Amino acid sequence: MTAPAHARTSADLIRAEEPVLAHNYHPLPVVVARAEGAWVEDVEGRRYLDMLAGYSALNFGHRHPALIQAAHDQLDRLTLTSRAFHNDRLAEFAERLAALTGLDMVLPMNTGAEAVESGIKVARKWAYDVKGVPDGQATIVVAADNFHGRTTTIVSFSTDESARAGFGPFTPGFRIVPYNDLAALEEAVDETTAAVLIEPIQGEAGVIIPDAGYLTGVRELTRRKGCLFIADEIQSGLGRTGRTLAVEHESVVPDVLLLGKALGGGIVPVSAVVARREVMGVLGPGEHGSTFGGNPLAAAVGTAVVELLETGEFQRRADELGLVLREGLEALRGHGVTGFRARGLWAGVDVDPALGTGREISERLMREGILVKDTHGSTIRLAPPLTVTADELRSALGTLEKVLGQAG
Ligand code: IF1
Repeated sequence: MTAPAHARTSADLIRAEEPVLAHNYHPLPVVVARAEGAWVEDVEGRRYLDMLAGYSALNFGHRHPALIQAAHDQLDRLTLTSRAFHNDRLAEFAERLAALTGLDMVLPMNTGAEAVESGIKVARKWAYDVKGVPDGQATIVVAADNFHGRTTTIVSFSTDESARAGFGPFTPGFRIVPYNDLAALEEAVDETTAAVLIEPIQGEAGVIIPDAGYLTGVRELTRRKGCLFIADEIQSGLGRTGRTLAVEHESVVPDVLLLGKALGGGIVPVSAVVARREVMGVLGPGEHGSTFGGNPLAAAVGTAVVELLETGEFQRRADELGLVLREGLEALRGHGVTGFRARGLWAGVDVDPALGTGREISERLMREGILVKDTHGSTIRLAPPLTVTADELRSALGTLEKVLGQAG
């Protein structure tokens, strides 16, 4: 007999999932029951500092008061109409998001993968209608070690076998070049190319930051060769790297911007394609859509998120606290940390494999009250909410030092 929900322990709940939940994840053995700011609490009341922040979907912390208020207010008015009708929240969301990003038009969707798929469709249609690529021959150039989501088309151009195996047949029309390699890009882009699609910083690959000038080079190359530059800022955007968008570190404006994760404030799925008018203008009525895309609840929360970013406060915090993060990691170099890449409040930390795998280090940190997620091998990703304090950050780095000192 299953214990009543309120009496179930973490162990009960982990056990209960096994026969009824798809095994597509291997979560850390922690069961979160409540959260606020940068802290989460498990079923037994143990507290953890959340250094993953929902893979950057919780940039504003758990249950940010302004975002929760916006959601509550909208829940009491209107939640969904479909886009068969207008709703009174969508215009303001699109206006303020376009202004925040410096582009013209918004296509509201729900998940990041939907934004990526929509960006691919818009780029292909632009190639046929505007660039004059023969129908069905458009190519899109992507980077090796990319992560853009989990749909069959998106994994068609993944170089991660574990994301592709068993899911074929795959979608054609993609070319893969090494990341951070302008010469390879020059060679791959030709008259059939609709777009170059890249992450300004590769997240899942381990927070891979390209050489200074790479994004500028991509922008110049795509403009010169007459194709679109699509920047996937679903993880790198919305304050994470110390700017509204990671491309701002090189003052680059893409033709198409993909946003998601934190755009929904950690409350509802909200994603968007934001693009120049000439590009988004290729879509006509009935040519693309989504049941929930642009719903009033998502638009209300999305507008509250944009309002937080309009102040610049979170971008400044990520920039300033990024210094604390980098200094702390620098001090650990040679003491269990073999290398790291960091920008703003986002770091990929390579741990000496002799001290354990990323998973083992993550489990040790969990037992010390810090939640992180390993990416590949012995690399762990640090991405706290941008509301984290300097003291909390220093404490987390101290715990990492302690765990690395004990390991091995
Ligand atoms: C999982 C990774 C991170 C993304 C970029 C699009 C998407 C993502 C740059 C798709 C999503 C998520 C997916 C989630 C874990 C997480 C992840 F480990 F999978 F790769 F963050 F690095 N572009 N990333 O990072 O957005 O459809 O998920 O809303 O699949 O386990 P989504």
